[in-house]
Amino acid sequence: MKKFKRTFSTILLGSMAFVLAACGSSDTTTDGNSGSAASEPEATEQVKIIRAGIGLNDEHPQFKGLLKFAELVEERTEGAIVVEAYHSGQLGDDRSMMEALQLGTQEVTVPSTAPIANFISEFSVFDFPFLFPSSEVADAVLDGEVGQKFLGKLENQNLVGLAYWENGFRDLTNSKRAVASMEDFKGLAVRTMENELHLEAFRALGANPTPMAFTELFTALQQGTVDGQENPVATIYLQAFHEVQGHVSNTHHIYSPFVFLMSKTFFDGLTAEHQEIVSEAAYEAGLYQRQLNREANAQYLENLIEEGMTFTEITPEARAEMVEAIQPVLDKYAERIGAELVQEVYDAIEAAKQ
Ligand code: TK8
Repeated sequence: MKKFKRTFSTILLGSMAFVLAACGSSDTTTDGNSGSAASEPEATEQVKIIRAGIGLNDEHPQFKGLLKFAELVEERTEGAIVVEAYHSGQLGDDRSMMEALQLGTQEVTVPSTAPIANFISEFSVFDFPFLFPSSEVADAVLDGEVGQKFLGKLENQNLVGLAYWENGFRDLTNSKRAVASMEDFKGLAVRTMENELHLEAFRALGANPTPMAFTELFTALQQGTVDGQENPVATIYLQAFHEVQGHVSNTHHIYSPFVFLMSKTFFDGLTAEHQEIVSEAAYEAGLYQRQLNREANAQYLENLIEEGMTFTEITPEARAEMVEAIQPVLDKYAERIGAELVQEVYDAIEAAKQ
């Protein structure tokens, strides 16, 4: 499997930088990210390399968004910055890739907000079940003042949040039975993301949740270590979960944003012009990714049914029962995050619904 995709300019520049470096001092590195050029009269313009990793595979809109980011950055910096895009967890899982950004051994990753909450607890608010009524409202809140306020909280973790992308509304799949209401959750061993709120919410529904990195999920489903998982339809189909799961329900229990994260050390080392270019590219690639993601999430439920999965519709009454059962968990986390900040999010949602 191709490790990552590089554009022609990347390869050409890479070799040019290599030739220049070979003519220059021995301790000049080609990636411009480390090492220090000897005091040459005019130091060559070192190509900076962004190592960008995600957990989903190369068919997913998240990776297509990453390739769009790479294209925009390489074009607008005229090759001064190039992007190596890695998929399928080749650089690690969400948590380990975020740690790599903090250490400066990787420059970009795009996790869901759920694992981010382990670094900054306030991010849990975006994983409140049934918080966002639609992706349009989510866009307005996340791209607006409140969403940007949360991105600012990343800086003291040596992370820069450049944009929100979209994972989407999460649906439950499992290998045991059709899930139509809370009754059917009882005892179901469900893999959740590594996030305390997700665990407590699924316990409140009567399930038996297990936190697990996404990179281990397919094998765990295949071996029956867990009965089920929950992800947007695009992920369920493109990661071939239909091969190991027989049932899918449109629980739509959480809208998951992705956050485009960059190492703050790397970002701070860029010129003001390049900081603006990578910021704009992350945002524009995010608009493109959201569009592809919505098309995929609208299209692939049909494919899952064609592949033999049994689809169960969750009725408004059944969903209301789930909302009621989970409410005590939300009350607990609202207090933990800070009632004022949570209210700001609720107010922004109400304003966006007008
Ligand atoms: C992929 C994950 C995935 C997420 C999960 O790295 O862990 O279930 O929804 O998209 O970030």
